[in-house]
Amino acid sequence: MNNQERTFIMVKPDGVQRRLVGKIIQRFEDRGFKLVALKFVAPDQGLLTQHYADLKERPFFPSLLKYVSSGPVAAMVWEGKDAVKTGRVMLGETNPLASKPGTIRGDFAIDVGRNVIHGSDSVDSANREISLWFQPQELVNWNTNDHGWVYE
Ligand code: IDP
Ligand code: MG
Repeated sequence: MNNQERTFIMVKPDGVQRRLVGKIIQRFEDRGFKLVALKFVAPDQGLLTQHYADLKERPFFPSLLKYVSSGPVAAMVWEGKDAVKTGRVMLGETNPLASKPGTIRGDFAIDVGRNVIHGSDSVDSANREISLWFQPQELVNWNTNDHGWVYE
């Protein structure tokens, strides 16, 4: 298993507006994942069209783009063992009503069109999404010894 697997996680505009960013970061930190990138972005239609390219033909695509471009999002990269699959388990199901309590969508959402958070669904899509949203120099390398951090 890859201890340095990375996944792209994004708190969508409804999650930002509802002040859920801190709680969501806390869940990933508590679980043991490392935050390697974090930024606030107001995504435009072009970026979102690339991000959701596989959903372009779906009937809800226009409303999805309108929803996710309706305000700032918190874009993050989390690293750790099985980060992609475990991240998806922590999110819950796409439809919040099908999500178990204890998951992010199961605890904070009821509407598929306002489901608070995105998480990569495979290692390949994680790599694609990370390079779409972040420059390489925006990703921290936790594994070098030259940070000069006081607490190792
Ligand atoms: P995921 O976010 O759980 O990976 P996807 O199937 O990749 O789910 O869909 C991306 C996003 O599109 C969902 O998170 C949700 O916001 C939205 N979406 C998916 N299915 C529907 C639908 O049937 N109606 C409205 N929005 C949907
Ligand atoms: Mg998806």
